[in-house]
Amino acid sequence: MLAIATHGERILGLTAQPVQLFDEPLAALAEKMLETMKLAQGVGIAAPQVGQGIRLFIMASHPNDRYPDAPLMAPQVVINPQILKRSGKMLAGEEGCLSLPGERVQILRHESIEVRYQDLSGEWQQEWLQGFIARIFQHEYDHLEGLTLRERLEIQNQGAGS
Ligand code: K3U
Ligand code: ZN
Repeated sequence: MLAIATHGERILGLTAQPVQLFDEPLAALAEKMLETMKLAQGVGIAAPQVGQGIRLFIMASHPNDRYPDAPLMAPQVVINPQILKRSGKMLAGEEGCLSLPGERVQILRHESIEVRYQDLSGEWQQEWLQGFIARIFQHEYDHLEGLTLRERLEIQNQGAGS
């Protein structure tokens, strides 16, 4: 299992850099991240959380106490992601973070998003995501931008005051 960075560690506040090489060490990192995510019982994990400042995350989905209607989705490795379109509709939902043990916060996320990303072979994928999967993608994407739930909550609260 890889060590998971906790809030306050510098790596979590940095913008992650694009992946350029789709090689064996990248696949090995993804494999270790997947193992770490499963052991920590998360539905996602981003490379900065394990000390790697690159634009890669893993997301998975399964029905759970907070999201009983969440679809079952096998873990997906997402590299160099882009969010192309965002629905106007936002939904509030509870989120946790492996880097903020024990914290749970209500976060507003776009209900659906159109995304583009590369898989481990370097092939580009493009799709619309919605609901819980769109939420995980937005959470993990934030990690690549150097934002944890704490910063996202601050941004959300600033917006509410304007
Ligand atoms: O909040 C958690 C959760 C786990 C299973 C089902 C539902 C929620 C655990 S924390 C988690 O999985 C984060 C993982 C992180 F922090 F490493 F990215 C991902 C996440 C949880 C909830 C909503 C969106 C993303
Ligand atoms: Zn997180």
